[in-house]
Amino acid sequence: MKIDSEKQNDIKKALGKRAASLVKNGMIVGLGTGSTANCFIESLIERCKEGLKIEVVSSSTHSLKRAEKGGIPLADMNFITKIDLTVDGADEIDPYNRMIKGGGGALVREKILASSSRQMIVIVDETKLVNQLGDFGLPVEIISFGYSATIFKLKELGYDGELRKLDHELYKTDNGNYIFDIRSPKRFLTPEKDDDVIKKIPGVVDTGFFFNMATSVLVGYANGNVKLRKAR
Ligand code: A5P
Repeated sequence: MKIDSEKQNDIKKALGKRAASLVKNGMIVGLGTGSTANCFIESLIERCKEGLKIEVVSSSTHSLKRAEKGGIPLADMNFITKIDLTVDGADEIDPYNRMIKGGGGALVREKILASSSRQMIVIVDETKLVNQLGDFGLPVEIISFGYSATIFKLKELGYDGELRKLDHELYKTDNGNYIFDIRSPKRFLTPEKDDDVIKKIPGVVDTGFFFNMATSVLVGYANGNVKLRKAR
């Protein structure tokens, strides 16, 4: 389904506000990446200005800079073993809360944060709800060394796609790696199997599949409602 961009922004703001209202004093909070996560960060900045005392770790330089500019105290992820709550968006989410992420190129750091979090709240507008993962494609982070050989292996196994570009240059993640966006197969019927196969290829750092990570999903609807969705 399509929602016009102005309405979609309002939905993202409502999602960000709702997620920020769930943050409590003393928490270490993980910041996701992307336009929906940005709305969460903006609402969190407001709450901090009103006296909320937290520290944040970030899944991207972009989100980190925004939080820093907004005056939220930063913690160093290299010295954190457990995050209380991470809030992040998703590119697709299925009825079992399996997700595809990485549209913003931050999938590896997002997964490190999500997997280290006691709670992960995913905030998505209803356009992100799918029955089967895959229409979005699957971002895969690969190291730059020998990338042609890595891509050759991916393609040999039937995972066609292309290297992500930005301004006609190869896109580099915050980790200095490339993103290969798998476009085929169009849908992933057995995403766990695909994940295993892809991650066994030397040079692959990680995929944009996120399984068993979301503890809650907040869905924003075009009619303005925000609802908590239970996993099947
Ligand atoms: C960032 O790498 C992604 O995983 C984002 O969470 C995802 O792309 C959602 O972004 P939007 O909120 O901008 O749709």
